[in-house]
Amino acid sequence: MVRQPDTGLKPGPTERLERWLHSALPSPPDRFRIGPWRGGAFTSPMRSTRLTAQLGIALGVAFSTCFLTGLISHFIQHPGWWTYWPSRPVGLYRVTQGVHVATGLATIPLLGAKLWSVYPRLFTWPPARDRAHAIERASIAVLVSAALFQLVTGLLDVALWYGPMPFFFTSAHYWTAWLVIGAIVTHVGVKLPRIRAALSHQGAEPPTPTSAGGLTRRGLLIAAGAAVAAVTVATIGQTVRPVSRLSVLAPRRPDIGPQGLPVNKSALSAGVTDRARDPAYQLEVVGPARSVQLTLADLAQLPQHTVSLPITCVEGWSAAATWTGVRLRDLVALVGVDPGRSQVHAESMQAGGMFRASTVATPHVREPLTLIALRLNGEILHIDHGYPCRLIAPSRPGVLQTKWLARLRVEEV
Ligand SMILES: Nc1nc2c(c(=O)[nH]1)N[C@H]1C(S)=C(S)[C@@H](COP(=O)(O)O)O[C@H]1N2
Ligand SMILES: [Mo]
Repeated sequence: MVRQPDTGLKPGPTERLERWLHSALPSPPDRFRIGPWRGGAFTSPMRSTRLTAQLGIALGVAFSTCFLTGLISHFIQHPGWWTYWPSRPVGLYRVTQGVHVATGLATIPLLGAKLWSVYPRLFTWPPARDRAHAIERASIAVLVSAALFQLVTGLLDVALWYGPMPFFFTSAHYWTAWLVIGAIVTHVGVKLPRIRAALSHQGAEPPTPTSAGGLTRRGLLIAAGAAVAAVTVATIGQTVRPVSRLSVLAPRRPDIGPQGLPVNKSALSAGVTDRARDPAYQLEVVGPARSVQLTLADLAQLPQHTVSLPITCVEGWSAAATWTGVRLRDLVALVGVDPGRSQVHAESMQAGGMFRASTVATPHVREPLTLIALRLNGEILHIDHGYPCRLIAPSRPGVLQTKWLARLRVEEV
């Protein structure tokens, strides 16, 4: 900060703010300086600014990747007028969401190591030198708590354990993500000079003394990396089928469930069992000019197509399967609408519930792989997989693959 020569004039607003921020705050009496607040309470020679900066870079990469893939998932589910998400490659969403959950899980050991490397600073004495220091510490408190909130809520979601979350998971997770990313940008901005110095050659530190129990800083970094690898291997099998047996920590295995596929919501818990089994079932296709009612026999009369497409649950599991049924675009054409200029609201028999309906945007309506499926892996659709018929489209979150269809509302766009 450049000090202005004393001109005898009244200080300007910036200068007054600077003074206010940097005037010393009273230090608490020294008799409160006990336990972890004592000078020299933390002696591990393994902590260093360099280690903290290196862990910070790994965390920054993991968090940003997680943030971007999370935004993709959010905007597919809550599209704005500008949102465009293609239907190909068919596995695109499977990859982005797999990366989202994997990087989120990888941040757990990384954040653990990083917090370990800096937590002695929690007991800095005096707790706040001046107001600027107090604000900086408060911003770190926001960063740490928001990051922990994301990890905990993400984990609870992967575990399908919504009980401890008295709020709507997706909104809370989405808005807190912005808080975390904003706090990270601020934090990196504030610490940039220290990060630079710690990572430059001048910042290189002497090797850790061997008195540290044999573990060196490099060893600690390798251990953090190994923990990331272990967490990844123990969970990635929920979406990468060949390693599904290694997925000891993943709550789902992609190959367990009726017809070889997991079930997220059963017909019973959705309250649709009777309607789904009703022999008088008809699928209603409502267009702007005309509507049709199709029985299961009518649907079976239409040209049938077989496709191999994954279900990719936002919770992190995904599984490929073979589906047979009628092309959505054929049904749209049946009510006299051009599939290339339409979107479809797919409504289930469910009376309520978050995922009772979904919207299919134009790229997915036009797409020949998008089916109203009647069969799964060669058998008539299991009631828990959406019997009498369900939507299945490429590169789309599982929550939008609506089961137990009652009505398709076709709209021209
Ligand atoms: N009507 C309806 N369809 C639904 C759901 C639902 O709750 N109701 N859950 C969705 C979710 S979250 C997923 S991941 C997929 C899972 O399909 P599956 O149970 O056949 O594997 O179905 C989707 N379709
Ligand atoms: Mo899901």
